Amino acid sequence: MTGLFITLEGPEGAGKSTNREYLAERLRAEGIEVLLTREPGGTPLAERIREVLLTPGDEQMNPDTELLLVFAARAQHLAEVIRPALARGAVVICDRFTDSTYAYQGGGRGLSLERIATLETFVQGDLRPDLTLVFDLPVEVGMARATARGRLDRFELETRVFFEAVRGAFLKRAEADPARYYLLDAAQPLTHVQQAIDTLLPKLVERVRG
Ligand code: T5A
Repeated sequence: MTGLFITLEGPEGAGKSTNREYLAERLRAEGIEVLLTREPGGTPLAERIREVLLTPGDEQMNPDTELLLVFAARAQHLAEVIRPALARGAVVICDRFTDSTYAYQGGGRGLSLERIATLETFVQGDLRPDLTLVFDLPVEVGMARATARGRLDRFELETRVFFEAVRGAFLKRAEADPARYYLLDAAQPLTHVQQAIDTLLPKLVERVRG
């Protein structure tokens, strides 16, 4: 058995949290060990950094501060949770990872992609996800879902222009590497999205069992 690193990406309200549970259940039903986690967060310390990142405040966060906090949380998460789970052969399903950094800090905030790539290699070495599911949907649909849930976090208070840039960045990354990315139409009813996920399962199970 070899570990497999799967990440779920996409804009706000795209259904990542809902479908990570679904994918985990399907893999567990095959007798596979699955570790479900999320970013920013995934360890007590990284969850504290998440609080800092998501809580709106009076002092505007500098984009470089935001970028470094995201990678600081990721370094902790990788060391404490992700790498050990992959080393023992588990499937790690992570709700957001470095594609979100390229999309939010790169696309949304306009930070240099080269700088993000440098930090990516510094923090992750050569570790990259084996598979990334990108849940794509129009910005207004995602925001309506997020708003219906209640209080908005610091990112969800951003402008439509910001979220269009985020969406565009995810799509660009998915298009550039179709072998790693699997694009899902997240505006479809949940049953359709889950049928699309089901089509991936036989290959995933085969990969895990080697
Ligand atoms: N961030 C993160 C960065 O800026 N840089 C980084 O490097 C990283 C890692 C994290 C924030 O941090 C930023 C990005 C984010 O803004 P988060 O809470 O983890 O925040 O992410 P969100 O996208 O805000 O989480 P959401 O819960 O809003 O979105 P999900 O998980 O995609 O959506 P989900 O599953 O909770 O669904 C939302 C609602 O829609 C319904 C669900 O039932 C739920 O009510 N739904 C559907 N309804 C109809 N049809 C479907 N197909 C549906 N799928 C789900």
